[in-house]
Parts: sequence; structure tokens; C-alpha cells
Amino acid sequence: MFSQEYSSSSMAKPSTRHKSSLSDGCLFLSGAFVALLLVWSFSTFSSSIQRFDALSESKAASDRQQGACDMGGVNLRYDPPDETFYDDPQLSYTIGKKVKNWDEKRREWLKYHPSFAAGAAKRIVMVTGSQPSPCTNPIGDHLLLRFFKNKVDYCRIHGYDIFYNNVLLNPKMNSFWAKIPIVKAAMLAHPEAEWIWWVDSDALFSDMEFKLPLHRYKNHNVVVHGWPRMIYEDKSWTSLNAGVFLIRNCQWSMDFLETWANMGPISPDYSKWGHIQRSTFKDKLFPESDDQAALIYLLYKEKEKYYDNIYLEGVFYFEGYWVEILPTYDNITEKYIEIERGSRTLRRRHAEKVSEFYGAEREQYLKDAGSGRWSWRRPFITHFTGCQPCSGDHNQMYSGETCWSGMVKALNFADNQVLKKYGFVHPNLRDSSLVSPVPFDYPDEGPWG
Ligand SMILES: *[C@@H]1O[C@H](CO)[C@@H](O)[C@H](O)[C@H]1NC(C)=O
Ligand SMILES: [Mn+2]
Repeated sequence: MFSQEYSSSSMAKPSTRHKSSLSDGCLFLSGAFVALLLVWSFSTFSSSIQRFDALSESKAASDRQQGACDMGGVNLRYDPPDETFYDDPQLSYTIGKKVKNWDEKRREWLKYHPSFAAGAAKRIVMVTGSQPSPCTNPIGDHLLLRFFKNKVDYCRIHGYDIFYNNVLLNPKMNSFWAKIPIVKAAMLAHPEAEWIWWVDSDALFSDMEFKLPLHRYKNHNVVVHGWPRMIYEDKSWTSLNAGVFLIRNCQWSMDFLETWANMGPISPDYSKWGHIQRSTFKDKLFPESDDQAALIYLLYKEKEKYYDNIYLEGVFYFEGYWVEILPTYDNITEKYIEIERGSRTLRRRHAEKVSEFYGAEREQYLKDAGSGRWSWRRPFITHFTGCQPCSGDHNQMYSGETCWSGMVKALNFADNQVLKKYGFVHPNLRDSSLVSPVPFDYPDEGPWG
């Protein structure tokens, strides 16, 4: 059944790998740059005009040539002719064709691209997507656009790259299986990133400030929202949610994706897997094998192989069920306004680029907020599980209206955190088209009513 070989010790060790060679390189380059600058400034010493634009131009030019070293200074115009895995005609992006020695291959690529090696251990690429054809729900494409905008906002604020895919990379791997081939391809396309972060099209960031606590995951290769007791005792299909996951860009993950995909439609045993999943997890609602049941099954059946590698994040809303979260937005908005009334720093206008400073500043006021259920911290990700915005084919447990109006409220709740940096706010979360200006300072009254 699981014929692949695994060496559980092959877990990638982040953060130590490429550091030394790179910082040496940086030291050398900045030395070279200072020397260059000295020559330059002597030669222009007589000029009475301070030419800052020329200075920054020449610095930018030297960065481009040599591979920049300052924070985030990656060199986008440098790919040396040295052979890497990309030059191997045997390498395949397709699921079902295994990639071997990925850790070495990635390390070698980073060695040839030192400007990317610097921040590699913490670099995240977000991956999301939707179907190739127009949505059948008349407002589906509009909703998907807003869900995507929300992810773009979050990524811009935190400096992450994002890839939106809307083609089935493997035609058999459709619906919830489509993400596995995409994630594999993204790992190969982004050797500069330590983590690929899959976020479903129906999930949105409802806390624009919160950042993943990556230090918690340093000994793990996959992170999902889930609870061990519900896997091993309740054997429940909802013991974790596979709609949002973080996966380390390493060989273990490459193997894991192949194993996971092997319970999907590319497998000759696809229908058998459906039966096995349904008899194992009694609350699974439909007969076809699905990615979430497959992931739970791996953890359940081969605990010793997977449990140590897969982090079940249950403390905060790594993703959270919208039905549970939606009623909490109003009180949370009140709490955050109250915090801002007490902090001139948090009320201070600022450039969107420095938003992380204010996110960190707010933490001291959130110490008693808790996280996850019953908390008054903003929920990190609100996930509209069962709503199907694109097809409109929602779970009959809720009315379509509940789904669509819930999404509008959540999208506006999130958007307010973004719009504020642009000077505006939705005064009414139910009305997407209405905005008011944010007052310069609002010690007593806000436009939130
Ligand atoms: C919101 O706060 C009010 C007043 O503290 C409380 O009665 C109510 O239960 C809260 N609502 C939710 C959904 O937490
Ligand atoms: Mn989903």
C-alpha cells in the first residue's frame, strides 16, 4: 500500500545550512561597495549638489550586478550557467514521477544563488487557485476575486510571494485533489522558499497582522489545523482540515506528496480507498476518496511514520470554521477599537510597508485575548468550508444566503484592516461599496458606530 521508502531522519534542518557562506559574501560585497563609493565620492567631491538620486541609482546598479545583500535584496537578474536540477532532462514536475535527492538539489541551487540563500529558511510562497472555467454561481467569480485580493493583501503586507493557479496540472486530479500536483510543481519552481503554504480559494485572512509562528514548526515538515484526540480516538473526518497547510520544501515532503496523491484519482485503487476511508471515518459524508480523509488516514494508520513529521496546530485559527467565527467579529472589532483608544502608537498613521511594526506593537494588548475558540483575538484564517462559492453547490446544512452574506462580512472585516492604511474604512461590514475616511486621530469616536 505504501511502498515508498522513507527515512524519517531525512527531515530538513533549516536555518543553519547556507548562512556562513552567504554572510561572508555579503561582507565582501559591502566592502567592495564601500570602496567603490569612496572612489566615487572623491571623484565628485567638488560637486556642490547632493545627488541622492544618483547615489541610490549607483547602489542599485551595483546590487543588480553583484547580488544584493541587504534584507530582501534578492538578485532577480542572475542565473549562472552552472548546471542545476533544472538542467536534468529526467526531472519531472508531474505527480507520479518521483523527485530524488531534492534536499541536495535545492541546496546546490541556493549555493549558486547566494542572494536567495540569505532569507531561505524563513521564506514562504503562498499557493492557491481555482478551476479553469468560469464559476456557475453568478457571484462566484466576484467572490473568488475578493478572496484572492485578500491573500494578495496579506502577502504584500508580509513580503511573501503568491502563486494563483487555475489550470488542472493533472486532469485526473480534480477538485480537492488538484492542489497536490500544484504544490509539487511550486516546490520545484521555488527552490528559494523553505515553505509552500497552500490556502484554499474559500479561505481568507481575517487577521492581517498575525504571522505564522515558524519557530514552532522547526522540527516538522507539514503543518495543518487539527487535533490528535479526534484522529486517534474519535476517528473523525473533521479531525483536521486539509484546506490550509504549510509544507516544507524538502525530500520528505516530495515523498509525502506522492504517497498522499496515491489515494487519489491517479491511483488504480482510487475506489478502494474511498471504501477504506468511509469504513474508518464514520462521519465522512461522501463515498469518493478525498484528500482530507487520505491525510487523516496516513496519520491514523502509520502514526510512527507521520505523526512526528506533521504538526497538528490546534492553538490558534490556522484555519477556522466560518460558522463558529462569524458571530465573533463584532465583539472583536469593539475590543480592537478599545485597544486603539488607549494607544496613540496604534492610532498613528503609517506606511503600509511598516505594518508589521504595528502588528508587533499590538501584541502587548492581546496578552489576555487567548487564541482560537472563545478568544477575542482576531481569528487568523476564516474558512468557508462547505460553501463552494464558485459552483454555488453549498452544503444543504446552510442556505446559500448565509454563505454569501457571511463571506461579504468576513471580506469586509479583513479589508478594513487593509483599507485603513489607505485612509478609508467600511463603516458597515454588510455593505461592500460604502467607505468613509478614517479620521486623523480618533481618541473617542470612530466611524464604526
Ligand atoms: C459579545 O459581547 C456581549 C457583551 O459582552 C456578550 O453578551 C455576547 O455574548 C458577545 N457575543 C459573542 C458572539 O461572543
Ligand atoms: Mn476550502
